Amino acid sequence: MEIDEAEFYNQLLDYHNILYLCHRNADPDALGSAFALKEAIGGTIGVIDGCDRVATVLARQLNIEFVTDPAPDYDLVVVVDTSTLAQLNGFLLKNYAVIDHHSTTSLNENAAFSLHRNKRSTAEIVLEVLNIMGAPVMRRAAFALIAGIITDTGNFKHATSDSFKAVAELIELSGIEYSEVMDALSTFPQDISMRIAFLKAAQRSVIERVDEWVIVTSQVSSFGGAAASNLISIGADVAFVASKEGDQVKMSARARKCAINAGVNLAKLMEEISVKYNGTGGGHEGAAGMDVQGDVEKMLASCTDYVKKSLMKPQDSC
Ligand SMILES: [Mn+2]
Repeated sequence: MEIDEAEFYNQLLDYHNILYLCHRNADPDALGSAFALKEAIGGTIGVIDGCDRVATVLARQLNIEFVTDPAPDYDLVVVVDTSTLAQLNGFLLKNYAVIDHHSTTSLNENAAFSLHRNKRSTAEIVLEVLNIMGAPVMRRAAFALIAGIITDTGNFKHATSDSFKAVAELIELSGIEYSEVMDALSTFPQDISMRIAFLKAAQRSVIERVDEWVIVTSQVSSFGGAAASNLISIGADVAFVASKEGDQVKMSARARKCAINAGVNLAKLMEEISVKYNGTGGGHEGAAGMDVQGDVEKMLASCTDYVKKSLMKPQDSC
């Protein structure tokens, strides 16, 4: 049954023991929306599998408590920001409601009631619900909702006027500085050893230019995957970072979308090269890894050579 914001709130009032359930790898929109509803109405936040990187930072900063992979023994489960059952990893839904903004929501069919709006984030819908309830929007809830809107709109790249209005309203209601939320969402690593790993990866980087392509290799003792991503964010098209532990080498690779479009497939590369170095490897086209044995320098050179051979199209094709 499709209902509106006022009815959604009224229905929730009938339950004492509500679980606000976020999809797996919950993002700030899911977690922030669940948190704002929980703060206004009461209940428990559940996430499937855990939160993504940004939502983890948000939860830590705002002290948001949640249960990972909760048991299904609640009066009502409110599925938040989730469009398919697959995103709930087989969670047993009995009496449930849905609040969501995705254009296709197959979960609505069997829901006791659902609130669906064509907005760019669930957070914007939640704000409407809170407004209709006349619930005060507290600082932490406002913070979480703003974070949800920023991330779901891709830093406002896909925002509508409603998204901007919602953020303006949340800032007015809560007195939050926009920059505080931006700082929390920044990709700046929180962990000092991670920051040092990034800096060392940059310091030790070997840069190879092939036409307009930049291939970078480096070595760090830990955080290799994150360090490889960071090398991409500072200018590499393809990055390989090796971490040596005894005679074992863990290699992480990352590639920009346009390098993938030009023919780079890191999953295949890792799979093939790992065989030569007594190990296993694989992953995705743009992010892959391998655990191998052998000479690190030679390995990095093999990876670079492989990429050079894969790059079939010029840089301007992306
Ligand atoms: Mn969303």
